[in-house]
Amino acid sequence: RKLSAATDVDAVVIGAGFSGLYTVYKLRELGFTLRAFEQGDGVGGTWYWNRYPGAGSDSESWVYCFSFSRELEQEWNWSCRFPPQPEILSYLEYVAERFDLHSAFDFETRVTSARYDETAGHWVVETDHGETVTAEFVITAVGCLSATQVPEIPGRDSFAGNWYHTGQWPKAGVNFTGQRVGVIGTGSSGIQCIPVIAEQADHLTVFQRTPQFSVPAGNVPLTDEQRETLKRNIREIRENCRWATIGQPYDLKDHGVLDVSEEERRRQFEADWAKGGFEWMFGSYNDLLFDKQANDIAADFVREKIRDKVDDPETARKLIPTGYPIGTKRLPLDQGYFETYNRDNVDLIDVREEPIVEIVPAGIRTESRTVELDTIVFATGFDAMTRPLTRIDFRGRSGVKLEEKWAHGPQTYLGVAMADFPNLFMITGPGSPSVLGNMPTSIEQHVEWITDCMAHMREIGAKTIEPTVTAEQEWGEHVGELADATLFPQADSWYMGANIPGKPRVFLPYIGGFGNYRKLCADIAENGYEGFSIS
Ligand code: NA7
Repeated sequence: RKLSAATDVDAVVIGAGFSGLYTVYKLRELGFTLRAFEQGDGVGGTWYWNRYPGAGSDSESWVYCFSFSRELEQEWNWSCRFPPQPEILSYLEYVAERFDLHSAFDFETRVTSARYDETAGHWVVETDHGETVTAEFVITAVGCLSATQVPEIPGRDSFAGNWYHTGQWPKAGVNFTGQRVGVIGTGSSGIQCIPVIAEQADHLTVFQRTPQFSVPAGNVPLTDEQRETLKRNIREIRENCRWATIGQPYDLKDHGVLDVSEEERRRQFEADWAKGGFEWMFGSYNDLLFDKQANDIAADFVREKIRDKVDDPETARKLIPTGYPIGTKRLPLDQGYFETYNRDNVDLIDVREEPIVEIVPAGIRTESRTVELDTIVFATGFDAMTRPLTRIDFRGRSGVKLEEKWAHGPQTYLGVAMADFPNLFMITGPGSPSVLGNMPTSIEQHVEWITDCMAHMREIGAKTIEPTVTAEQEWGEHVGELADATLFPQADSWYMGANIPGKPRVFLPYIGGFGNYRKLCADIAENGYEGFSIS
């Protein structure tokens, strides 16, 4: 059903998730010609690939969606507070259908390289189908958590059973009935899938490297009445999201936990805990992520909750996080995660105490035993934010290779553009706030800013735009300084690149808040694209 196979276009778009779909919509609205490519055989991005049992959004459904169309907002009905993956995927398929976006994409097509031709003044984009397309602009909508990481454990390929990564789950699903299953990893993906797999499998062994703090999601079905109220107020809710720190309809309080009495803080923590969701941490006291003493108070509250939920004290001990401040690794939301360890068919192995030695045909061998398994699930995460881009062979001016430019950490201006890579725009690139909050809020802002910029260039007859080296350097320093003022650098998180062996230890997103970032981007555009050179 693809409409155009033009080989010279205004823009190439890479990816068909939230970002790519909206980019295509906006570019068409503005009258730009385009080609769009997607690796999968359908739309959905994150929600196309992450089909593991229990997968779902940790942002509330009514804000984890597009806000660009009032009709769409009113038409779509979410079933519950935190929608499961199949429902989000259906939503994105519906959006693509409704706005005829499928027709823009070449599916099952990977962009392998993109080279800037300085003489011709355009990008030369190549796909794994051997096609070459030239374009004035390239827009990457490749996601932040899309390059999966399977650890190099010796003997992995000798395993006699099946293994899967949560982020590349088979479309046909996996039936765990009667199986002995091992899950490696207890980040958000592990915490979502472990309770569901435990119910299906004969036996589940969880291999945990770092215990996680987690807050109950408090997922509930939505009633018709709730949906109607939400729809009535949705404009205001979304506007609040745009200016709030993490793109959610709540924000940090104007005082710290250290400013209130012990009684008051307990009352507040309990009340927010009962609500469920991220509000517990990100709609809470404003010092939790800045002051270790304040953070310890919040961390101890959660440790106590974990101890209460887990029957066996030895298992509880292993599950209780220590050694890093709460919230500095992405805080998971859970639906009965800790309670799962009270089941007779679930075991927990702490691989820091009992390291994995190798994978053998029969299962996983640790320093003290062999755990026999039929299936291994790697919930081991992603090479976040940078790898989705560097795995495409981008070459800028003078053939400079993106992977080399970023060898010591990503360098971008606003997480949107890079010096020496003219007319290349990244949606939610490193140096943008994106992953620190509600993604669709961030994505819509980026897409609108980028497409406005393109329209502006067309209007003034400009050919190229790229950040100055100074603007890029200053942005990198600013992103680092903001992070250093928080407790985030104290954790070995994917935000820090610490989950990937050899990856530079650099805080990847901008932590100054969605609202501040939006204002900054708007001011930059208003001031004639300050920090960019336009020719
Ligand atoms: P995460 O959050 O990176 O979690 C990966 C988990 O896998 C985490 O518990 C890791 O332990 C563990 N891991 C990674 N490598 C290994 C090895 N080699 N051995 C043992 N355990 C390992 O990825 P998710 O997919 O859960 O979540 C990614 C994001 O998706 C999430 O933050 C949300 O934004 C949505 P570690 O903590 O590194 O010690």
